[in-house]
Amino acid sequence: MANFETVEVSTDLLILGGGFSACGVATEAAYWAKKNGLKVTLVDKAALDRSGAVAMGLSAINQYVGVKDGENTCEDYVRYVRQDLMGISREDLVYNIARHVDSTVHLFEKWGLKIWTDEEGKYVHEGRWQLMINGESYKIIIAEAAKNAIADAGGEIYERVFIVEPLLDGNKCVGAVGFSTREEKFYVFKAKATAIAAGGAVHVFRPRSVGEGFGRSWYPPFNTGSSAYFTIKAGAEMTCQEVRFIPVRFKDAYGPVGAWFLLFKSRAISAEGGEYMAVRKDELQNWAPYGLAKPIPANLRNYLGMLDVDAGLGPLYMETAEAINKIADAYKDDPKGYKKKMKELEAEAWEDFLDMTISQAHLWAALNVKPEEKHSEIAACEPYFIGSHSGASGAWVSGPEDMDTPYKWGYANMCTTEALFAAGDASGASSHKFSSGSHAEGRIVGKAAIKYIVEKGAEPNVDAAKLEEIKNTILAPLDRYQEFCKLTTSPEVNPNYLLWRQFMDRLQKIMDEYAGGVTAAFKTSKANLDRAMELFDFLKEDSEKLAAEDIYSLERCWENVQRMWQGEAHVRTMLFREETRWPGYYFRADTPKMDEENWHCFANCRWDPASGEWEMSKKDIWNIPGV
Ligand code: SFD
Ligand code: AMP
Repeated sequence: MANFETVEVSTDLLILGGGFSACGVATEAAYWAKKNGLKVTLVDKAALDRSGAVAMGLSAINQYVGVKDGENTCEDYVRYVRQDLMGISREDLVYNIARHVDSTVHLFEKWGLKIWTDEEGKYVHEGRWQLMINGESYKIIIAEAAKNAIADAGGEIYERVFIVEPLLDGNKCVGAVGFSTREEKFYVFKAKATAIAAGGAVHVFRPRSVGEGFGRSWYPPFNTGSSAYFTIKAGAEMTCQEVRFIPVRFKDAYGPVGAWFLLFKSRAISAEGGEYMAVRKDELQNWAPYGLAKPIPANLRNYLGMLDVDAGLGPLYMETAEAINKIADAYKDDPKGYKKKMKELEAEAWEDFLDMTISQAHLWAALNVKPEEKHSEIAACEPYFIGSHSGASGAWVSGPEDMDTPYKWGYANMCTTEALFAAGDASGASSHKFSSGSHAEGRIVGKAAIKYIVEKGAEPNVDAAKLEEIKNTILAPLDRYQEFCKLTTSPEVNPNYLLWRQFMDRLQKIMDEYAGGVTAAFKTSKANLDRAMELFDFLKEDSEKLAAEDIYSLERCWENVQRMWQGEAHVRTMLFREETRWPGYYFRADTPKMDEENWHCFANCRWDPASGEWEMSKKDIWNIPGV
């Protein structure tokens, strides 16, 4: 058997992940832990400075309510999210994040993040809720604060440790296990409370970028569904597993469009020149009331463009040249001022990419694109699971303690599994938290989890025999490879096992073709989803035949098993919701209309660790009174 040393770590609070929400958990929890003499331990599969979705940086903070400036209220934000998610959101969670997010942004600024300001010292807004930043080093700044807080409280950070499974004691989470991605070490973390904050998932669906472009995606390739897997395997109830996110982005390098639409007020057009948001406006009537209010939900904006592509009117283009020239035109009577403004706009356009999606700048350079001269192609990306952005998938968590919400069973953001808390992409139905809101939600979790430990924390009870069984299962792909790899001339072709890449390609093919990926033009149906479930049975069977030649491949094996579970939860929930509510994310061709009477509700699911069965349920929507 693979000879991995077992390293045991005992802690009070265990934080899984090192991204925006995990840094929020760490910063806040360390403060309260120090006061109470408790230990905080954070585990990231990568290095904190550059891990997660914000690894490359960002060009905007997408959630800032601006309460102190009297710009908006938290209620306004709740209405915005309700509208963008076609009525399906946990308003208690959204409100809770909204009321804490401004202070988080002010902390970011204090820690050294440059937020753009105008001549009067006011924040420069990209849109109503978005602030422009010099964000290339955004993640480093936020990670530094988390590291300092943990160090100050005497806690520990483990980098390059990939978390696989939860440790359970009945319906209680008592820690997690994983392995080093560099050394032959198997880690056992025992904890009184655990916060899962390991991001969302990409490459569950086949990406547009395959072959030489593989690895390029909008969402970071290193977030692989670990959060969803962890909470599902812990027996936690999950919500909105059908609500995937499809961003429209500059094609092939996935550059952001927010600055173009909101700051530069650019139009998007089809190859025929029609602006799909105007030409297809009538379609929005079919999705009332959400289609008729502003801002038009992201999925409907996508959908109108997709209708053009379906009609053969593609490619779609962002009218960059028109937008830049329109802004500069205000200076046309002053040649010097005009030249200066053009230079400024050009710099902003490139910086937008250089701050967060450098490869888009490379692609523009490679294709001789001058945004002030020529428009650029945009396209809908493959689907992702990112509950913190405009998707909503994640765990079903308890609401804030001081709010009269119907969704409450204890401590804020605790899952239905005791002692397990979720934040950021890991917690569901609270979309549009983005980087800042994820950090704010992390802070909420940090405080609540320490409160739980102080009031109810008990020594974790871990079954040693079960632990050994989990360790054997996790390391089994290494043994399988060693046992069989010499039986064929080429180790990639072997009747006794399959490699991670072969497994992933199969998963992506199922999701892409039957579950409404790019190839299927984002359409699916009961028949297609049933077929996906049939194929999943075989895939699941074969997941027990994965083989790994080294630690790197072992990590890839488990990443793809985690993706498979995320994919299955998604397929099951799309099957359960017999309507189309988010066209532009997915379209169920056999139930093509929105059904407010029967489906104005959350679609939840739970995998029972005892029986191995899935249960689906509907949960009522609660609107904050008067909002
Ligand atoms: O506009 C394990 N987001 C944007 N937010 C903004 O505020 N402004 C923007 O400009 C944004 N843009 C954007 C955004 C996201 C992406 C992918 C792109 C562009 C391309 C959204 C935010 O980035 C997002 O909301 C937050 O980052 C979410 O925070 P969190 O904590 O839920 O996820 P994370 O930051 O990705 O961190 C995940 C961490 O988990 C680790 N990890 N650790 C141990 N074991 C495992 N098995 C693990 N699996 C994962 C990761 O290493 C990481 O540390 S815009 O263009 O849309
Ligand atoms: P994006 O770059 O598409 O992620 O957008 C950044 C932010 O701007 C997110 O909060 C989006 O919801 C928002 N956004 C982008 N495009 C539009 C648009 N056309 N109308 C309204 N909001 C938008």
